[in-house]
Amino acid sequence: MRNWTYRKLAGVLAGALALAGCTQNTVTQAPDPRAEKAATEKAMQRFDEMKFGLFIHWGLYTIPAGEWKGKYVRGIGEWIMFREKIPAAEYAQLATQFNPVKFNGGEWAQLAKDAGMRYMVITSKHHDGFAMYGSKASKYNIVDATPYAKDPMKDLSAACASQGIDFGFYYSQDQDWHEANGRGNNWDFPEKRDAQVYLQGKVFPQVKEILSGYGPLRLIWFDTPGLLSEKQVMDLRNMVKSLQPGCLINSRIGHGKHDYAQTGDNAIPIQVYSKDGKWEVPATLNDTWGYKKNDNNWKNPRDLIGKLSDIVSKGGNYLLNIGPTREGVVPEASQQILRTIGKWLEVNGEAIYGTGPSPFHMRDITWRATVKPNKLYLHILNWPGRKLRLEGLESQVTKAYMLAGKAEVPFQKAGAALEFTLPEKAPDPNVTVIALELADAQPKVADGFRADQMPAKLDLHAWVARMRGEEIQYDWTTQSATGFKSFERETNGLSWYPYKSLDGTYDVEITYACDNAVAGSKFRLTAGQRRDPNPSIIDGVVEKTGGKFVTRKLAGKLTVKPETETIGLQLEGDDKSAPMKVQKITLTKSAS
Ligand code: JFZ
Repeated sequence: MRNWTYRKLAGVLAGALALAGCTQNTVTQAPDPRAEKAATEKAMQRFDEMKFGLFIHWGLYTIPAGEWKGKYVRGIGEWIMFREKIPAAEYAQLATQFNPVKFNGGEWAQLAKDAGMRYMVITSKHHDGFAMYGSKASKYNIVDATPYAKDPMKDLSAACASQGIDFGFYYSQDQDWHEANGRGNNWDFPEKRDAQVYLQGKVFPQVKEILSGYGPLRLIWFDTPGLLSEKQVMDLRNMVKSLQPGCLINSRIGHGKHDYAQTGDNAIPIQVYSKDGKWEVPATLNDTWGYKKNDNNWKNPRDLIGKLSDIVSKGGNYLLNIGPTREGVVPEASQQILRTIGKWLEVNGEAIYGTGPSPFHMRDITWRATVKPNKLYLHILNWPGRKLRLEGLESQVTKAYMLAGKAEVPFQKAGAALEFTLPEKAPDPNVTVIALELADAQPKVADGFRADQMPAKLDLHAWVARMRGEEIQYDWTTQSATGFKSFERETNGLSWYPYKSLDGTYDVEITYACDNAVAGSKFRLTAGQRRDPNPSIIDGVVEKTGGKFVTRKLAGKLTVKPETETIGLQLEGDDKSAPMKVQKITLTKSAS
């Protein structure tokens, strides 16, 4: 990825261009590779320890807030300009109304702190092209174009620094619907664009500004790499690293020039994922990033806390988003959710921050695991009742206790397994953590149970899937995803992300329920890459199950390769009315 020879060559080229007087705006000078490597490694280690961050989408789109000319606009709020093909000049008028008088950087930093978050990433410029900081490079910014006329990012970055929250900026480097040479707006600018003109005129100067005026940035979060060339991306990377070598760069810079990777939004790998370095899951609290006044589809704290345990146990970080309003207020519901997570972390943070991923693979949705030297933490997602069996741990356990309250948990050997005796009901309705003290610094795990060893038969539970669409919900009492209907406008469904954990051809079973009266719709299971023209497919029909959960073997086989990005389940065809409830699909490796 970071090739030394290429680096040197780029440096020589940049030097030659500088001599020829060609570089003006573009600092393409490659940074000293050793200094960059050392600073990046140090930053990566810190980033890995932090685990949990606050994402903030804030911009002019908070004024329409999901409604344009009296009409509800579906989809994510910050895309309203694109969805409605709003002329750039008309959209720009929103700036004259933007006056977030209730904004208080100290309160936002405090909220992140209360939530137990260790870093913050905020939109400096989203796809709409509007800079939310005082930019000299473009007049289209919050200081010069709004009645507010102040730079909130100065306040916010300073507040984060004093609270000990690492700070970073989101920056949309390719899509820019305000600029003729930016990508995306072909309703105002149908002509062919020149990306280099856009980069030199806006992106390079602005990236320089955000890296120079707001203290040390832990990271810069580029987004939606589109058509930039490898050279252009490398220039962007070099600019960042020459100004702040310890500023991490995410994978949405493109061309593999990143320090750490993003998964898709709300997309969590099905297993421990450590083949490609560090990763982060960007996720929403409802169904939008930028504020939408009608989106109250809030995820519940139990799911979010469970997802935090799930992600950290698989090796990732969780970047959870809020969408403040046009006034600069964080919606009350999001504040409450975040503070609930923070309360949990106050007690259980030891099992999250600075931990390593699970040494076991994941067979079900009962528990997840994280590790520290001589410690193994079991995060109980789904309380098993009085007995918990743990198979595959070979290290001697010297003590077991609840992290909350430190009450000891009795356990005994049961063959090769350990059996823990638990209270009937979960002590914590969200996630209860049991800490195990081990005789070994690193847990020894038996063959067949390790994180990189998949069992021949593997359940993919609905809870582990991304739930796509506004109607689908997870229900813990039936452990199923419900609301598989109302597909008129966009595809609802479940998506699982194998991230290189599977390789083979599989027989598939599905465990679901459907009332007799509403059965009959078709469903389809696919495995493939994003927009794969030729995915592996299994078709099925939603059968009557009398409302009871049944497991049915499907006709056909599913092929999942290391490069398969998603395994998707959705209703297909014209009649998408069967509101089935899906608990899981089960993959069994097939010989043929
Ligand atoms: C992008 C933006 O378009 C969106 O507005 C928001 O800022 C989000 C955080 O990022 O949306 C994406 C980009 C990439 C994927 C999903 C959503 N992806 O790779 O799955």
